[in-house]
Amino acid sequence: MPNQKRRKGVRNVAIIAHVDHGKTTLVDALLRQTGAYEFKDGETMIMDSNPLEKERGITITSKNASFMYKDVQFNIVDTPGHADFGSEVERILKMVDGVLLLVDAFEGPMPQTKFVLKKSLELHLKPILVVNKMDRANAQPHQVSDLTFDLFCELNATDEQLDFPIVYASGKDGTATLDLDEKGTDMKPLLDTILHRVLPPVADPDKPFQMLITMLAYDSYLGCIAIGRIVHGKIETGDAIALVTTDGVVREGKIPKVLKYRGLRTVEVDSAQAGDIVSIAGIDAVKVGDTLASVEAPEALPKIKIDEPTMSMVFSHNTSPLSGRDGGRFLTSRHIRERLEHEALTNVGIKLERLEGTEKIKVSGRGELHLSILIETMRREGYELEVSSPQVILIEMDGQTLEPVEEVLVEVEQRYQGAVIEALGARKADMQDMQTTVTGTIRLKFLIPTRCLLGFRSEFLKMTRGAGLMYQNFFQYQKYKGDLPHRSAGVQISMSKGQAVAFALFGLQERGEIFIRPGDDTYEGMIIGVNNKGNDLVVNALRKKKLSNMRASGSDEAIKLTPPREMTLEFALEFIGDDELVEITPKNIRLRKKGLTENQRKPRIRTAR
Ligand SMILES: Nc1nc2c(ncn2[C@@H]2O[C@H](COP(=O)(O)OP(=O)(O)OP(=O)(O)O)[C@@H](O)[C@H]2O)c(=O)[nH]1
Ligand SMILES: [Mg+2]
Repeated sequence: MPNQKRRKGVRNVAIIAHVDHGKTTLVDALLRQTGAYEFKDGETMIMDSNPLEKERGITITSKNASFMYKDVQFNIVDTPGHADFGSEVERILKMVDGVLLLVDAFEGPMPQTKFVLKKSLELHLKPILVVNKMDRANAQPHQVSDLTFDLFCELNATDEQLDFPIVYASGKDGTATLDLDEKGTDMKPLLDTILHRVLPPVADPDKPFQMLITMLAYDSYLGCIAIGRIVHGKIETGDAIALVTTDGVVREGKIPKVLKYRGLRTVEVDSAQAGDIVSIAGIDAVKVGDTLASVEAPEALPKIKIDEPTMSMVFSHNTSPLSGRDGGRFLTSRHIRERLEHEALTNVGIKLERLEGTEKIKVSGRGELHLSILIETMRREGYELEVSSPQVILIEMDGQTLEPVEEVLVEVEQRYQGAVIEALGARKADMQDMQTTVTGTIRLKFLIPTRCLLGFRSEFLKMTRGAGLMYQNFFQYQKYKGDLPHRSAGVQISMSKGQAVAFALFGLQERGEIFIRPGDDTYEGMIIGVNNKGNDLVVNALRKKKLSNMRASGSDEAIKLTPPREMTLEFALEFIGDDELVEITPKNIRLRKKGLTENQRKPRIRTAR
């Protein structure tokens, strides 16, 4: 459209890729070289600011930053690459006019590359391909560019989109080049490509003001902060404003504070206009998807489509006899409900449903990681809770039950190929593709019901001695594939409350893997380990050695116990069956039966674990 007004001094760009292809590291290089942020020694992945992101080395939420290059303001958005956080990506893409599609120069396009590229193409964006990690020994830029071109074709890219520029870069080294024969020395070739290939934002400051709230943040000083791109018009601090909710309700108020990004921080400004990505602080009760508009023309912008959840867990307050004993500060169901409601405002992929007649809340999200990150965050904030085993969300359509199916990509050494195919086959997976990579590893692609994949990750890592790669990505809802054959492994259940005794655990470890250490608190109904023989077994973890003389009493310490498994949230959630719960406190993760006493438990057939 020729006569549209554009803001020549602004570029809005998102960085998208498969997990670990180097988005956040590349942002480091851009911030460093444009002087937007002064890095301290050894500081990396500066945008991964949340402690869980740092610990796990993954980006969980999208974040904005901004820098100046050749007198143009670049607003960039770093996005998460993990499929579970994919519901973020689409709404982020609505804020920008261009995307950098990063593809690892060795791995090539992977499942999430396809997912994020598809979303970009559908929104008519014209991606810039960045073949990244060029410093890797096995980099194969030609093949990777060709494979990415094929992916564009497969996704029905237009001729214009297919004419994408290619930049070869190493975010780690901070170099980029357009010509493979010339070694890059800095990021300028990439910055110039963005400058010339990403269109400045269409922006008419004379139209009535409109901004779609795309992200929300909270600040103890500023309160609720609504983040988004101004689509039309302009605003000044103190202007009257209308909030148009997704339900069409209009509320009027005033703009208390407008902030713009400078580097990683936001600074207060007097005004902002169409094309800017801004934060507006101090407007209460806003939700992602609401529109801020002028009071003269309070009209909502088109709604953002958010991917529906595929998995749910039931959250409730901790009812174990040890509740409150591990330093938890938020213990009641009201605490938990309020925290979850707060979460759902910003974490838009999450849905909440109160279970009728109870204080329990069904929390639905995009996958195990999505939900377990939420649990881990709450735990660190001082919440105690108990959660049920993850369940996939089934839907009924035209009289048929449908279930979520994932596309799974595994890469393993040749010698593990047979075992992996067999194990996934037993879980109703259909193999779609098999390829040998340049390094001789095998890449296999499967379609598998999400439900059948639960618990497979730990089995897979064990099977491949920790060296296998596995990525899963929601594919589509398909007809329910039938029940999985039940496997039998029972558990050992503590019969009473007290601290576990080494002598007792020594006897019990013959029956199967033990999850606790001597001295750990146990209670009636708590699961303390596996019973290799199929059934559940009530055991005494407190049994002491009979003292025949004084000397024997001290010999407990000499008992050789197999060190217990490190109880992680991921393992716990994968392990528990339908009649079991995970108890989560700031200090411990325990497994328990829903019914703590034998009377409360019905004899049952074990589900797979
Ligand atoms: N060799 C090499 N390694 C890199 C490069 N860029 C990033 N890495 C490494 O790749 C891993 C992932 O880097 P990140 O920057 O966190 O990747 P990401 O795409 O932001 O990951 P997610 O946000 O979790 O999807 C880290 O171990 C980095 O050190 C690069 O240019 N070369
Ligand atoms: Mg990242």
